[in-house]
Amino acid sequence: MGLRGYFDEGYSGDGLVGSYLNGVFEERRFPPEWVRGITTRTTTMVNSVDWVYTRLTVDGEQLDLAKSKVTDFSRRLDLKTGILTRAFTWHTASGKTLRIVFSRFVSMDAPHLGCQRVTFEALDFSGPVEVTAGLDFSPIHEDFGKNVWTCPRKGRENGLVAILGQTESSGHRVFSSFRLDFASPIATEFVEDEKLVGLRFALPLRQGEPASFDKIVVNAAEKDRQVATDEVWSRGLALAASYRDVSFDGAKEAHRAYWSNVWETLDVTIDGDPADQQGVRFCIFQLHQTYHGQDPHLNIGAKGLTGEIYWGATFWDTETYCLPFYLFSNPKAAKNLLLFRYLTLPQARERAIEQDCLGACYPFVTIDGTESCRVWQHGNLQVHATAAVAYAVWHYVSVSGDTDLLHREGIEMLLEISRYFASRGGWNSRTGEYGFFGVMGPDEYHMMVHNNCYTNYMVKKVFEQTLAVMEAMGREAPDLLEEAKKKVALDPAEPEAWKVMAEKMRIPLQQGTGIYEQHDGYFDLPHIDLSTLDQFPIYYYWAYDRIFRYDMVKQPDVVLMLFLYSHDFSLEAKRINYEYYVARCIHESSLSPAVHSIVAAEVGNYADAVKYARYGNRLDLDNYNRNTREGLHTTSLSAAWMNVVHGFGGMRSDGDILSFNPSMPGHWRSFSFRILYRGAILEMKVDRESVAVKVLRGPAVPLQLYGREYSVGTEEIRMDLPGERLGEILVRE
Ligand code: IFM
Repeated sequence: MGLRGYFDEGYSGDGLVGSYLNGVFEERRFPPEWVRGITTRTTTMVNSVDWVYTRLTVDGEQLDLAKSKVTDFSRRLDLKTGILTRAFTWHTASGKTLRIVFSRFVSMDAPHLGCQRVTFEALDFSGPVEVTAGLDFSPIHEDFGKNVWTCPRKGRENGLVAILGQTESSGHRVFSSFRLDFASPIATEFVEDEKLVGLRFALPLRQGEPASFDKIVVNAAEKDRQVATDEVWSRGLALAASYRDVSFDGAKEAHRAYWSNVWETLDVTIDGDPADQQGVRFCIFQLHQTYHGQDPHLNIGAKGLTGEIYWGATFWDTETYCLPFYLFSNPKAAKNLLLFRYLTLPQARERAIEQDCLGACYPFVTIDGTESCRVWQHGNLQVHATAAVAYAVWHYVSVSGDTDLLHREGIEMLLEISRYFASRGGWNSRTGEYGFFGVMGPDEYHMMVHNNCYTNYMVKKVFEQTLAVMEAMGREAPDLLEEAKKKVALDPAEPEAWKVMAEKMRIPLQQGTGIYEQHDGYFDLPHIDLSTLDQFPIYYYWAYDRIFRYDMVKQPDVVLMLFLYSHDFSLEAKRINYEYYVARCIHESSLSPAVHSIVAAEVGNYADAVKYARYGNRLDLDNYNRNTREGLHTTSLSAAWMNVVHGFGGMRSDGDILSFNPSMPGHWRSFSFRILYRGAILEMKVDRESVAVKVLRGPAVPLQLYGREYSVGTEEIRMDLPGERLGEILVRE
C-alpha cells in the first residue's frame, strides 16, 4: 500500500487523495489499429480507498485547512521510524482553540495494516469535537477524470466497519475495514453513503487534557474476477479479525523495529553536507517502503505508489536502476522482482507473437505483464526492455550465487529471451553483420534507428550468457537443463544460431577516435550546441518530430552500456565516450544524471560527478523538475544510492568479484555505506585521507580494492586514498 501525504480531514484546495494498492488497476480497451502490433488494452493504477478519512466539526464548522484559521502548522516524515505526523492549532470561528495532531503509518511489518492516531487538546475550552472516521471510495482519479469504484458490500460486523470496492472495468476488488480504539468507551453511530462507511461520534474534550482515538485499518485486494463477492467479503473479514489484538502502539513498535533494522544495517552516511545526507536517506527510505518483496506478482512503478503519472506502471527502470539497490539491501525483494518477470512469461510470449516474433518480448510499460504502452515508438521499439530482464537474471545470480533460481526460472527466461532476439534482429545484407533494425535505444530522442549500440551490445551479452549458462548446466544440472529445453521446445539449431549472432553482432565503433556510435548514422546528424537551448522540457516547446533530427541525447545510452558492463571497457574508452556524449545529453529523463555521475566519478571528472549526483539526491525533496506533485521519481531515487555506492564508492558488480575504486567528492568530509553481500554486511568508509573496509557481520567477502584482491573479514583493511581519487575541495553555497 502507498499513501500520499494528503490531509486526513479533507481539503478543498489543490491536492491529490492518492491511496494506492500495488497491482490494483483499471483497464481501457481500444479498437485494433489499422497497423498490427500496437496494444489494444492499457492498464492504469487507480487511487483506491481513502482509509485515513476523517471529518472534524466544532460548533458546526468543519475543519478545512484551505479555509479554517490555523497556526503552528508542521508536517514531519520521520525517516527513522516511518511515521508521518502533522500538527496544528485550529482557531474556530466560534472562538475556540484546539491543538490537533494526526499520526499515521502504513505498516512495514504487516502488509495489510495501516494505522492512524488523532489527538486533540482543547486549549481554552471543554466540550465535544464531532468526528466522522471512515473509509471512502469516492475520490476522483485525475487521469480518468472520474471515480472508478462501485461498492457492492458495506456493513458493521463484530466491531469492524467494512466496505468492498470494485473497479468498473477490470473488476478488481478492494476490501477495507477499520476498528476504532478509545481510551474509554464512546458511543458511535454507523454512517454510510454510496461509496463510504464510517463511524460518527462526539469526542468529549476537557481543557488541557489530550484525548485521542486510534484507527486500525486492514486492506486487501482481490484481482481474480472469478472469486465471488461473498467470498471476497468473508475472507476480508477473517483477515481483519486476525488483526483484532493489534493496537496502534503495538503495530507502531513492530513498524519502528523494521526501520531500525534498516538503518542499523544499511545506512549511508555523508559528513560535510547535511542536504546530501538528508537527500540520500530520503531516497533509501522511499525505496524500502515502495517495495520490500512481499509478493512476486507485484513490481515497482516508475512513480512507485506515490502518484498517477506513468499509470503506476513498471518500466525497464526496475531491472536497470532499482535492482542494484535491492540486490545489496534486500535480496528477497530482488528475487521477487525477477520472479515477477518469470510469472509474466506467458504474457511476454504472447507479446512476441503480436510482434511477429518468437520467444518472449517483455513489455516496456506494464502492471500485469501485458504491454500497456500505446505510444508505439516506445512500446514497440524499445526492445532493450527485454534485454534488461536477461541482464537482471545474470546480475542477480552473479551477485547472490542463487543458481537454484537460474536453473529453474532463469534458464527458461534466458532461452525465451534469446529466441525473441534471434527473431527480432536481422542480418545486414551488405556487411553480413547481425543487428537490430528499427529500434529505439534508451535515448528516446532517436527512434526507428538501426544498430543502436546499447541494444546490440546488451543482446550480444544475452546470447553469450545464455550459451554459457547452458554449458554450465550441462555439467552441473543436466536434468534441469533438459527440462527447460523441453519446456520451450528448443531446437538444437537455435543455440548454434545465437552463437553466430553474438559473434557477428554489429557494435558501431569509430576507428581512430574510439567513440562508440550510438546508432548507424548518428555521427552524421546535425549538431546542437546544448548551451544554446533554454526551453525545457523540450517536449513542451518543440514539435515532436523536431527533437529526432539532431545529435541531442535525452539520457545515457552508450554511457549506460559503459556502466552496466563496466569490466568490458577500458578507463580510456569510458573517458572518451563520457566526454563525447555528456556534451550532447540534456538529461530530460530523471534516470540520466545518476549514470553520468557514476561514470564521471570513475573517469575522474569530479565536478560532473558531484553536479549530477546532487540532482538525483534531492530531485523530489527540492522539486527540481517542478513536478513532485505528480509523485516521486521512485525508480530514479535508487540512483541516489547508486551515486554513493557505485559512483563515489566505485563499486562494480559485473565482474567475477566485487570491485571498489572509491573516490572522495571534495565537498564532503567523509562518507560510508553498508551493503548486504552473500550473508555478510560489508561496510566501506571513505574520507579525504583514507579508505577502510570491513565485514560487520557474516562471512569474509572476497573483493578487489583499487585493483588488488583481498578477503575482507571483521578486521578492518585500511589504506590511503590515492591522491587522484580526491575531488577538488569545494564549499557548497
Ligand atoms: O523508462 C523511462 C524511460 O527510459 C525514460 N522516460 C521515463 C521512463 C519511466 O521512468
